[in-house]
Amino acid sequence: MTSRPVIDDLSSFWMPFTANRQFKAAPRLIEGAKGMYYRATDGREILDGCAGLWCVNAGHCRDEIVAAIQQQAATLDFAPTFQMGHPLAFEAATKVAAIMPEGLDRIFFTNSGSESVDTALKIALAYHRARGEGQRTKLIGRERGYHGVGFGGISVGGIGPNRKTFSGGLLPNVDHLSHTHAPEHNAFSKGQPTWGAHLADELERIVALHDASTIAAVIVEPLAGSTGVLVPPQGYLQKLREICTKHGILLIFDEVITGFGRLGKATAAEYFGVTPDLMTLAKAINNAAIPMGAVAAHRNVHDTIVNAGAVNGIELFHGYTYSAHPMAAAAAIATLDLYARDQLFERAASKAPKFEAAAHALRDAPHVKDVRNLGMVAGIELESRAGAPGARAYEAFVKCFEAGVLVRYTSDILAFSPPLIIEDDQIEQIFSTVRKVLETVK
Ligand code: PXG
Ligand code: PLP
Repeated sequence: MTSRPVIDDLSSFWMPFTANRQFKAAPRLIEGAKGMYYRATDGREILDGCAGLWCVNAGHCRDEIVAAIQQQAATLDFAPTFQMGHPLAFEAATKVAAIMPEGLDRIFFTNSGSESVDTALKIALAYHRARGEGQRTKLIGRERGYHGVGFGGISVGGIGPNRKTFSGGLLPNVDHLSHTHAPEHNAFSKGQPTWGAHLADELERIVALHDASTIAAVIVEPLAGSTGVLVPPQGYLQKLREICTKHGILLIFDEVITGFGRLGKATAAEYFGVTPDLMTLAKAINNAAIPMGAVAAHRNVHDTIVNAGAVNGIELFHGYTYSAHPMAAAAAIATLDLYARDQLFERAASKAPKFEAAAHALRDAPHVKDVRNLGMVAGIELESRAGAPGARAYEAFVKCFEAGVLVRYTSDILAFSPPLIIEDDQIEQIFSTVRKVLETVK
């Protein structure tokens, strides 16, 4: 099945978030994909249990998206969007806006989740300045939050290793809420845990410390993915929203993972019934076929900034060469059409109970100390091996790959977020493979 010789020099590609020496000593290489499956360079089919990196929500190499990109590549390869435009940029924005929560219908395009986060933080500062409250510069994130790898994102983010090396360059004026992970109260919760809404009250404590007049925005993932699937306690997000509104603080939901159907609705905001002022998007916005991200801004935020200056003046000094790149935009339009035609968000909602049951069936598997889930996301936390945190999940990840199932892991947590086209027998295959693997893991 191998269509090309496997290259023998892996040294030039400095791999992201990878143990480069370990990987290059025993590489795992993918050369093709279709639907629910990857094809490895040794010809094996690998069932994709995590939609690539939480991003290929419609499944791989969908004909409609492929055709849209191919056609666009031959029609208009690139066009600037600074002081000019191309029709697909506007069409893609209109289509994204159409599935956002009420009011979040002004769309700023980026090329990744990291860029979306930095863009949203900058919009928050610009908004307060345009209102004459330029002293609102503080940004509040949360422990264990992942907001990408830009300096803004790691500053509001709360993942220690992502910050440590760069600690001298982090943004000033940042504070953090506590994370919401509380296994002593919430282990083996199905869906939203019942304990922990009061953790949102910490925002009042932070406001009391810094004064609301200095705080621009709060940013959280409504459901935290990268850190190992932390599902928000019931009522928690509603409380954050209330406190932000009371104090004139913008609420930013980082929906880079949760956007586009992961929880069975277009957005987590819609799922939870809590509307932020700004939302960051990326990944499944165009099925990850071409790099693209976006910020959905509430119309009031947009209008405040855009109407603040002279009509012939640039309102926001921000943008990327590739903002609304024609191929990314074409892929987004085709993807959003596909999500609607095949009702993939509804499909995710209808498969979620099956997915939940299959994940929780592993509660008695070896090493398992928690299972948690919501929508088409699940996390299985393993007991760490003494003196070697992360080693057990890494071993499970490698063995799952060898057994034909791709899962994600972070520290000792296995994460599952398959394409939304998944069938019942494939759900079974993922979790039965994980069970078998856990029985062999040290
Ligand atoms: N915000 C959130 C909530 C994310 O999950 C980003 C921002 C950054 O997006 P970019 O496109 O710059 O990577 C992310 C990205 C994993 C994993 O396995 C998760 C992400 C990226 C890579 C791996 O958990 N999330
Ligand atoms: N660095 C240099 C020297 C540039 O000229 C530019 C853009 O023109 C950038 C970085 C930013 O690149 P991008 O717009 O792709 O983010």
